[in-house]
Amino acid sequence: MPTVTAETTSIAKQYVQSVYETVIKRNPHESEFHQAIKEILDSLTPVFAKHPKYMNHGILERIVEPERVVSFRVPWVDDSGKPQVNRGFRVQFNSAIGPYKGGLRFHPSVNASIIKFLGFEQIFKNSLTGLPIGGGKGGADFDPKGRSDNEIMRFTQSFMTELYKYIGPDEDVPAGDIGVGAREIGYMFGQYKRIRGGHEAGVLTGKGIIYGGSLTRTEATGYGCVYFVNEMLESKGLSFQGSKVVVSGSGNVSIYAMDKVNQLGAKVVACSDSNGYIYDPNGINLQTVKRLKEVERKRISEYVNEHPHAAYTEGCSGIWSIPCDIALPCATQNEIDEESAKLLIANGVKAVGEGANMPSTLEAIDAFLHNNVLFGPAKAANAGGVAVSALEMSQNSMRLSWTFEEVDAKLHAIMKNIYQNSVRAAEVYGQSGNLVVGANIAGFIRVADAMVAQGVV
Ligand code: NDP
Ligand code: 2IT
Repeated sequence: MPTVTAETTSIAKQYVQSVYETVIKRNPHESEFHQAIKEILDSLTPVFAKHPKYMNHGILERIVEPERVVSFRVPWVDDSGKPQVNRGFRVQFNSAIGPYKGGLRFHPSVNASIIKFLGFEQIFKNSLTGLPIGGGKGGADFDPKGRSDNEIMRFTQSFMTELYKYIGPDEDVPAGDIGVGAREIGYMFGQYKRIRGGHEAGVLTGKGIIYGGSLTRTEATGYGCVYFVNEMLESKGLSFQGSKVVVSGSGNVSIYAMDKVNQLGAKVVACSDSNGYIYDPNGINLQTVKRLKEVERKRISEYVNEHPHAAYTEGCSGIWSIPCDIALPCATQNEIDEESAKLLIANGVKAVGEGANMPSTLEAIDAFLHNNVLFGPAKAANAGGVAVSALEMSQNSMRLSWTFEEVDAKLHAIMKNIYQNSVRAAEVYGQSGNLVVGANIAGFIRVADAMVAQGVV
């Protein structure tokens, strides 16, 4: 193996910088995509210094360019009879280790930059799971809020009428993300099945249990995130037991993160939605949150009507001013900026686990790392969802289903493994304890080796 010298390090730095500049030039005005690229590239210089073969094979130039980007019109008719048009996307980023895999997001903020950042992150996250899944992501700038069930069905059917051309159990396997849950996956699966004329269960994951879904998929991202944070805590002789936790969001990831936090004997004192946050010093009543958000699709502000001792505050970022031992950002990208990170640190936060994708800005991550906060980066900490999606694909292929306990045990083992691999990679590359660097490197190497083996494609 070549030795690392000042010269090889300098060549690696120049290589990484030149690829970064090409990405900026080729993808102007895509700030979220640039941010995700920068975070990874900053971690990888020591890998190229140690293994110049990755430079010789053009791995970085290739990995930052999606294999395919599809953008399409999604026309549909609303309940008043008015035609509406949204824009749909699927980014098929990398298929070196398996079929493209990643969620679909329905949110008005969706654009090419958001889908590309998510698709790029997904490559490394999926690699970290150790399972054979490539990276992809999709969605639409559709706002499901306030839409009737019939409107959701018409929209998702129109979306799938175009998307079906690009997906399949061995090609590309979408799942949920923000705004896409069991209901939307059900309508999309129905439409795909109708168009294809066959029951290809493995084309989507996050399906209902009675038609090919996996037990534990609903809980997987939130549970997995808490399993990961638990590993970080235990490495320092700490635990969830008796600690105070703040969890942002009140959607799929947030709800099941709160559930597992409660099971481990800690108290969640705050959660939020896109309008504001609730603070309940007695501990958030999860049954109320589940009913309000999963069943009634209402605003989190309504919580205080049933729990008058709790307080509701308008606006999202204030949630990070609440003192806590552990913070789990589980809502959306860039929800913790430098100022919020400094507030959390000043209030004594010990660990941060990213349930959402890229919830901390680069400056916030720096602040956590420089102040010795245990920091579980998104790619590693929220990989439990896609890991159980891959287990759903396995069960579909076998035409069998595993019990909740079996899948949960596999999920737990995968999260421990991701933690250990990230710790080890950070150590090998001289950045002990930095799980951002560790996860990026561990995720990258598997994909890079597969790309080397498969030639320039
Ligand atoms: P949901 O749609 O179920 O919930 C999202 C939650 O975040 C809601 O409470 C929502 O509020 C809030 N939220 C959404 N957008 C914003 C915003 N712009 N500002 C403030 N709050 C916002 O989505 P998920 O729980 O599935 O996803 C949450 C995060 O986790 C995302 O970053 C997603 O990419 C990531 N993730 C999801 C996985 C999964 O398996 N579902 C796997 C790995 C990561 P409101 O109710 O007002 O809409
Ligand atoms: O960001 C993610 O990992 C997801 N939204 C889940 C993807 C999946 O295919 O289960």
